[in-house]
Amino acid sequence: MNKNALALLALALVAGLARAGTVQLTITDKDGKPAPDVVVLVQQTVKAVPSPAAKPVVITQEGLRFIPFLTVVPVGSTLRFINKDGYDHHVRATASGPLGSIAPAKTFELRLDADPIASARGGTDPYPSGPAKKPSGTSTADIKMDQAGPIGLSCHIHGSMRGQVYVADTPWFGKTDAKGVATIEGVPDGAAQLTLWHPDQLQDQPAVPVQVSATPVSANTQLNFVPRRRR
Ligand SMILES: [Cu+2]
Repeated sequence: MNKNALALLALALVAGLARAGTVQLTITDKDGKPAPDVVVLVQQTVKAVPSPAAKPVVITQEGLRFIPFLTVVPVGSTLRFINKDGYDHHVRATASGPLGSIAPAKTFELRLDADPIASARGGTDPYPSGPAKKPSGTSTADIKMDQAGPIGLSCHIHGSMRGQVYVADTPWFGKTDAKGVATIEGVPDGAAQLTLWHPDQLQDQPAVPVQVSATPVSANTQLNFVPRRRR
């Protein structure tokens, strides 16, 4: 092999390593209905450490809900909690799973004051826990997610408020939308396992093997349970 051929081969190898594709997974529940809010993690034979999200990832408290219900971030990222209601909320890291059997990947607890603008508009707590206090303006808080795993979210003041965070230890992850579809781009070529996680699961879900290439790959799978419906 001459020098030029060697150089071409080296280029081809580098290009081959850098090649990536798109993975699309469609998930249904045990009844065959679309399963939203399922965490999908791409696990490859060679583990890759994710880079933290470039900017804080926002979770809003609005209308007595955590929005979005489920947030997936790479480990090392910062979550920004913002209260947009005209009344106070808590954010508390809680155990995950229907049996509360999975300790939160990070323990934290904070109180977010009413959003001053929403408060001035007359937003009042439908379930007040005490006399209204003057907003101090600290309706936002940042918390770094330095451990991988699930974290449940709740609010002391409003027992019905539930949210979920999943801190991913892989750079390639997604979550299913209302149609049960998760699309993950930029996955390096080669054999990979898609692992699933849902806050209501009682047992691990079977991993889905895929072969990633330049051509987008689609796969389907079914959960072995029916998630609770959310309000
Ligand atoms: Cu609340």
